[in-house]
Amino acid sequence: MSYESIVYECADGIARITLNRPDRLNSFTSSMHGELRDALAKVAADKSARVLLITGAGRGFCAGQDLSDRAVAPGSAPVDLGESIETNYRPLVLGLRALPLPVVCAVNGVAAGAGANIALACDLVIAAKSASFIQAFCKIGLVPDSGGTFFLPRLVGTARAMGLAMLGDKLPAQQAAEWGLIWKCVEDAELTSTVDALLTQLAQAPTRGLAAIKRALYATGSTLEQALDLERDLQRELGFSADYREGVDAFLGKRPPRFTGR
Ligand code: T3D
Repeated sequence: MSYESIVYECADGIARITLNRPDRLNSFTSSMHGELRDALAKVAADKSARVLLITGAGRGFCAGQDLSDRAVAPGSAPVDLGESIETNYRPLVLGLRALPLPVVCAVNGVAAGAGANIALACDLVIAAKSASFIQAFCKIGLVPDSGGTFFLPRLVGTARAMGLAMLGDKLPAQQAAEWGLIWKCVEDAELTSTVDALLTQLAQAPTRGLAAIKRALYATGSTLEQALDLERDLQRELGFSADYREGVDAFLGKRPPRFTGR
């Protein structure tokens, strides 16, 4: 499949997806969703991929659903948004969460609507200082989707989640980092170098261990007993991995580890 709305590349263990409709602030269309599904399947099937980056081309990260991609003009038949969510946004969020490798989101500019929440579905979110997060849904009579109602209260608490969702104000990246919505905010000029260093680090990390961390930390509905059970099971599995053996051997040999992701 050739891509028109995204750019996909994978080299040196680093897969990169760039949302690429800069004149529309990289807003989602059905065809972009189709391309994203295809690219995520490629990442999942590519054994050499150890980390995935998602970012946007141009001045924005993603302005959510392309509102001109559907006919909602007076007189036209109503669009079934539930179907759009089921076909496009739900698989995207679940697909990102299910990937057995870290997913980094570099928020290079405004992230609005589903664009903001797709960023929050990623494992590590780094934003440029000029970027912002907007739960734009309330401005058009909708509810935060793409996991927004799940992620927001868990990340920033109900009071802030409610304010963001009901008012749709622009949350600057720095405040998003201070509130714990995202991992880090950096100066615009440092976004590329910071993200590249992080990707290089993650591409050389014990990938199976990171995938297990992702599984355990996202099992948010667990009781303590269930969490302890999962930790035991994951640790058992990882204890048989080549990377655990290499990590211990490197520690005892006082040398840097060379993890292979196996
Ligand atoms: O429908 C379903 O399937 C259900 C799922 C819904 C999920 C959702 O995401 S709903 C929320 C949809 N998104 C929005 O409501 C955000 C709309 N955009 C904005 O509010 C603003 O564009 C921003 C605050 C994001 C950025 O503002 P600004 O001033 O930096 O840029 P701009 O001038 O508004 O936008 C630049 C261009 O992109 C402009 O086009 P033009 O005038 O240069 O030809 C603008 O119309 C276009 N654009 C921005 N966002 C969208 C868009 N075009 C279509 N859809 C958009 N979402």
